Amino acid sequence: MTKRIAVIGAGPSGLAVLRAFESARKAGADVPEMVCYEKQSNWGGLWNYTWRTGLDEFGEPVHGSMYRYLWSNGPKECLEFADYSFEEHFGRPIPSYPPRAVLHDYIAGRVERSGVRQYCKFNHAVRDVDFDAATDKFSVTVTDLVAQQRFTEEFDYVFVCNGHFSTPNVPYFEGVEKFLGRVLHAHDFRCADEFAGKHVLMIGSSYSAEDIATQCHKYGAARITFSYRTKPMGFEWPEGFEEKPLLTKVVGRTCYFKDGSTADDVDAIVFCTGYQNHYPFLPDHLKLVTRTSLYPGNLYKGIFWEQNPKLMYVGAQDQFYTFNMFDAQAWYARDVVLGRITLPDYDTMHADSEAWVARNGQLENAEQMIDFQTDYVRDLLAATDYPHLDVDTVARLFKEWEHHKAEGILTYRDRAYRSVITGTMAPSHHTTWMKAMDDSLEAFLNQPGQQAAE
Ligand code: FAD
Ligand code: NA0
Repeated sequence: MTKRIAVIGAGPSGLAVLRAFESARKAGADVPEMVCYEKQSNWGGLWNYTWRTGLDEFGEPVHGSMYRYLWSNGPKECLEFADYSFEEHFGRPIPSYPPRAVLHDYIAGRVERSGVRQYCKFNHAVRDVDFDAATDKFSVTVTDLVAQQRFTEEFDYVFVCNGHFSTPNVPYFEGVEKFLGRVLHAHDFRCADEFAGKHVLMIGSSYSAEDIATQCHKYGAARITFSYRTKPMGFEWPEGFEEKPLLTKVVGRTCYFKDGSTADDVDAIVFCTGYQNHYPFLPDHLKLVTRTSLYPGNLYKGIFWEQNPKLMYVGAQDQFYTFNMFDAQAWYARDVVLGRITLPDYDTMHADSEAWVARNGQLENAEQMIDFQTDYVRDLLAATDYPHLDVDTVARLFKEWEHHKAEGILTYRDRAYRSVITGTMAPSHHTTWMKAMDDSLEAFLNQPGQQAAE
């Protein structure tokens, strides 16, 4: 009987899985039947922008954490698919830091062309997954959100691809419930314009804090105060920015910090305090429990649930690498399912993942983290027929990107990099990021007098 695969989520990770199997099928392999359940009405995951916050039209938690005016925070050359270049998709080279709509178009273009939409069931939310050792099968219970019907199907393999930057991590600070302004988590941030002329406090010192703050500045915020728990970001911030230690309490519109200082007349507090890996549809014996980590434990090769490797997680780790890492994982997992790679026994798998977990625990800075994830991706790529990806060059670009950010947090997106896949140098964008107020695909691609950067 034909084997069956369930893929939970049609974001970049789930789509990588569909693409991996489809490419094997097109090359003549006998691949299992695939069903991808996606709770949104289209694919693209976080890149599928929604204006909604809170609950969606079906009363489901809104998945989207992306906002209007979001531009890639890393060079596109670091995430480019090895089997589908930006140049192939757009028919010409494009600048290195595309806005969200352009990246969504690129992700969707690859899967649209490979014909995998037929495997996707949109507006279908997975509710429950369980495994029956007697039949060696998973039962997957799903709600068809449009028909409001719940049903259960059986599968031989399950891919968990539901993303982990959607369920907010929201700590409590004394007095916040009485704050006389707006309080939100980054997950619900949509449009910077609303903060024009305002004093905004960002709690956190990572990507969301840095980007939402610069975004608000770009669209006219009057003042930005950051509050860090561990250490300040230390960028050369524009006038009106200040980094302070952890918030201790809020009184009226005044925020107090650990060093005794205050920030007055705060209009809004944005919790940029990260996200939780959240798998509400999995029973405890199949559920990954981890904080955001470059190498969560109990996942062999960062993919296989060691207690039951027919359950696979794609994209469950913290990310420098994104789209091409999901591909590396999907190709590896596919080859295990197709019997091209044999998994070792539990003890060997666990010892292997523990060694990666231990190395992760020793990492001290961003460069070491980039090297770590590069080694991880390299290890996966070596085992499959995924087209060649020069990860050493990708790692070099990531490190250059880090330096460029340190040199100018408002100007790093004006840089251009050479494609690792095609060797083509990206052109400069027609407008510097700080002046590019229109983030539409049309505005971005309309490059009057486009010049190659080199
Ligand atoms: P997601 O994109 O989150 O997709 C998961 C999918 O699963 C969603 O479509 C969701 O609807 C679906 N799903 C969830 N639960 C269920 C369920 N129960 N049943 C059915 N379907 C379900 N990466 C970059 O490379 N560059 C960037 O510039 C960048 N910017 C980012 C900005 C923000 C604000 C955030 C939060 C992340 C950003 N990322 C960026 C990282 C991002 O995680 C990846 O680019 C990518 O979207 C991860 O893909 P994914 O498929 O693993 O998860
Ligand atoms: P993210 O920045 O949302 O990026 C997610 C931050 O929260 C850390 O600074 C952490 O501090 C802080 N924090 C956690 N708990 C806290 C507490 N109790 N009190 C105070 N501070 C607390 O999340 P994280 O996990 O990086 O940082 C959490 C993803 O979204 C990333 O992949 C990023 O690339 C992506 N993103 C991209 C963009 C763009 O592309 C924009 C935003 C986000 P500490 O002390 O642990 O350091 C434009």
